[in-house]
Amino acid sequence: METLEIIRKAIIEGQAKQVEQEVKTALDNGIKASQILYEALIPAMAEVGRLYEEGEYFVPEMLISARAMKAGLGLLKPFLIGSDVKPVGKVAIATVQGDLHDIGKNLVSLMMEGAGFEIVDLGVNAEPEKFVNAVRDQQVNVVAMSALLTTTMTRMKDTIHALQEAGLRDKVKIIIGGAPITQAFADEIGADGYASDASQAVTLTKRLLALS
Ligand code: B1M
Repeated sequence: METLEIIRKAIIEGQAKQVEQEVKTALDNGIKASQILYEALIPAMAEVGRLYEEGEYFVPEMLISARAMKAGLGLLKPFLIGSDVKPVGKVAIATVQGDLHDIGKNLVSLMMEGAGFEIVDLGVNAEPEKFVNAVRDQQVNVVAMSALLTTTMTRMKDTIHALQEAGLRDKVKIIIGGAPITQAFADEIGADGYASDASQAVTLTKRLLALS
């Protein structure tokens, strides 16, 4: 079995140690970090989602696979982030209130960091006030919100409303993303943009800040 397939399988089976070993082997063999990410780690999590939907996996299995994915992502991080990039903007990022999914959010952070943005990571389950405080106290240029649940995506609208109420809406660009999010939803709630994946999030942010 080729290395990428072994990594995919190990994530699906939640074998964090094996994922670490195989990711190291893949890197040693000259496979690019981005290829490992897009051809093994991300498809593996999509498969885990499918297995959950079909009732083969339950929450504990999802959690164990997520840990295995994170183990691999940790090893890829230094290769995905350039070392000589100067900050080009400051981004406050979080998964919105009620939502604990952080892999996509972390991936967006990582890609943003790699493109030269300074990241203020507000974590998961971030209530609107947390974003408001970051914009007020930390001079961020961009608010980036992630949501993976249809039940939590509405918190994005609440956050935008809270920024409006605090008189801070015009000070930042707001981008949103996550599996249930669409451009139509972004338009509906008054976000400045929607990105379907981490690299699109970087492209969008650069465009909104007129950096590209
Ligand atoms: Co959850 N979960 N989960 N889960 N989970 C989903 C999201 C689900 C689709 C599974 C399914 O049914 N197929 C489903 C949501 C259904 C829905 O709302 N429509 C679901 C559910 C139901 C739940 C619970 C409610 C289950 C329960 O308890 N009964 C529960 C909710 C907990 C909570 O948050 N309050 C729950 C819990 C969990 C775990 C904790 C076990 C675990 C998360 C662990 C963690 O993150 N630390 C988990 C996992 C792992 C998943 C799946 C399997 C994988 C998510 C993932 O990490 N994907 C997921 C199924 C799936 O997505 N197919 C599922 C990999 C990651 C790289 O992709 O996060 O989509 P993603 O990020 C992408 C893009 O979306 C985008 O870029 C990334 C790629 O480059 N993106 C952005 C994300 N944020 C962005 C922000 C941007 C731009 C782009 O700009 C700011």
